[in-house]
Formats: sequence, C-alpha cells, structure tokens
Amino acid sequence: MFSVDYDITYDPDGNYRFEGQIVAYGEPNMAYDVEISQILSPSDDKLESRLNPICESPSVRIRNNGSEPLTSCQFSYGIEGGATVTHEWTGNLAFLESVEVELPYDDPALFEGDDEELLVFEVEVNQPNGMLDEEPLNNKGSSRFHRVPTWSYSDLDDNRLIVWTKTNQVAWETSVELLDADGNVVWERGYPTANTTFKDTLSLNQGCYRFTINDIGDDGQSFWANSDGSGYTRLKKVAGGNFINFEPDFGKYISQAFFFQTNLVAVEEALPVSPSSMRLFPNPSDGVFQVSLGGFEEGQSLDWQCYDAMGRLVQSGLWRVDSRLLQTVDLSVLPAGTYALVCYDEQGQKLSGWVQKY
Ligand SMILES: [Ca+2]
Ligand SMILES: [Ca+2]
Repeated sequence: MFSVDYDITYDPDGNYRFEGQIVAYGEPNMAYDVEISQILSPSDDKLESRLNPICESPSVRIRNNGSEPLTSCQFSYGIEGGATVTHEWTGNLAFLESVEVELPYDDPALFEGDDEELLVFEVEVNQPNGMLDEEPLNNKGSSRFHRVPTWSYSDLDDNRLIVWTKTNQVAWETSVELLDADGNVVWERGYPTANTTFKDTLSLNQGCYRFTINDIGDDGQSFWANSDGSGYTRLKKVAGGNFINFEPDFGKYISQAFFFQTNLVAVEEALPVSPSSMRLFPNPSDGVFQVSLGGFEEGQSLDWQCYDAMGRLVQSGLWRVDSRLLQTVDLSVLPAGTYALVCYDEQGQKLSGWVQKY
C-alpha cells in the first residue's frame, strides 16, 4: 500500500488524465557495474543544444548499477579520426546514483575544421573500483555531433568582434561573458542603462571561445508575456554583417561556442579580465546587508543600485572602496522580499547579486 501525489493544481476549466507506471526492483544483481547513461557533449541531441556544439572537454553521465559504492573507473574516449585518451574518475556513487564526468580532451580536431562535417565521439568506461565490470554491454556510448562554427574575416586579416547589445527596460538583468576553451573569462560586462545600444569591440586571438548572455530575470531580453520591452544581442563584424544574431527570447541564458580564425595576434590589453567580486551577507537578513568588495582599487568610488523584484529602482548610493572596511546596505525600510544589488566597476563590468529581506 502506498500513495502517490503528482502535485497538480486544481483547474475548474480543464481536466487531466494521468497515467503512470510503477516499476519495482528486486535485489541488485551485480556488485560491480558502471554504465554510460548519457553523452551530454559533444552531441547533436536537441535536448543538449543549450551547450552544444562545444569547444570544451566532453561530458558524460555515468551510473553505478552495482551494489558496491563506485569509487573509481577508467574512461577511454576520443573523436573518430582524433586522439584517443584515457582518464580515471574517482568519487563515491551509491547504488543507482549517477554523476556528470568531464573528460579532459585537447585535440583541436574537436572544434577546428568544417562545421558541416558529421563527426562521431566514442567513449568507453571500465574497471569499476578496479574490478571486472559484470555487465559490459552498457559500458560503451557514442554520439554524433557537429563542430562549432568557424568565424573569420576573408584573408584572416582582422581579429575584431563587436558585441552589439540593445538593452530593454530592465538592462540590469542582462550580462554577457566571453570565455576561452578552458573556461577562463576573457571579457564580460553588464549594462547600466535601459533602452540603449552598447557596442564593445574586442580583439581576439585565434582560438575557440564561448559567448553567453545571462538574464537574472530568467526571461531573456525580449519576451512577449512581460512588460520589459525588447532588446537583443548580436556579434558583428566591423564592416557590417553578423557573426550571430541571438534569439532574444531565451529565458535564463543563451550560449554559442565558436572557433575564431585570424592571422593577427591580439594585444593583451585588449582583453580585460575582471577579477572584481561582490559578496553579500548575511543573506537572508532583516534588512542590513554587509558587502565585501574584492579586486577594486583602493579609494575607487562605486555607484550601486538596488532593484525590487519588479525591476524598480528602490535605493542607490555610492561606495568608496577600502579594503579594510565592509560596505553596508540598509534595506530595513523596505518591505520583505527579494532585491537585486548591482554595481559597475570602472570598466563598466557588472557585479550583481540577490538578497532576501525577511
Ligand atoms: Ca557495466
Ligand atoms: Ca530579462
């Protein structure tokens, strides 16, 4: 005897049909059985298209089907025609638990080349806890995938990429970042002004990158069902033409990896890296929050703004950076709720965080 709550909302105007299956298991059949349950990347699978195609290392999900806790296993993997490499995973997975595993891979054949070509990634897992796997049939997996697009100027004689953003009414929700293939931040910024066009020209070295637009309102830059107005982000060439025009109705984030091809070498200063940080605590609190700022120059002045959950500016002020002192934000006069704190450093890079006032 058991009960099932499928957590559905009462709706007087509709009706729901629910069908379910209950699967019951006996005792585990094996002590040692690791399984490749999914290849997350590289993959052409539509469900994984937020992240694919990739510059980064492949990522798979494994599951422990053995009764013994899985503490290690061996991977062997590669793309067809590329290097085959091995990797040892260690961790701790109980029976039927699964985990995502990143598989280090640095053969540029993964991302450098024709993006029309259909490629195959193959992976095999073995030796759960150094033992013989008792069910080898589930140890292999393969995926079909396409490479990232290659973006370049004709003759490869330019290395500029323009980040062209028009903000909507709630500009502070949007931020953009450019990462290299190792996940290092090459460039990032937020947007201080609503309904404004921002153009940033970056100079890139040849390599694989990922550009991501984040939206802390989780409703993209343009969404028909809110009143935030419309905005967009494009990556453009210097003399007209887009490398990409991002879909602005993207929810929480949208991301594109690409291989940038050029003969030029970028001057290093052209790629500012922001080590600045903002930490808010205690959170939640009754209204007084401490702010710890990192990576700013002593004596620097910082404008900050606080927005309510509707995107309305409710407080603002000025911090003067002093590494020995914490900044304070006092929201005690405001109603309980969630607020966003936003500030920009001198390079226009945005730092933001949510605080909860009770
Ligand atoms: Ca197995
Ligand atoms: Ca938004």
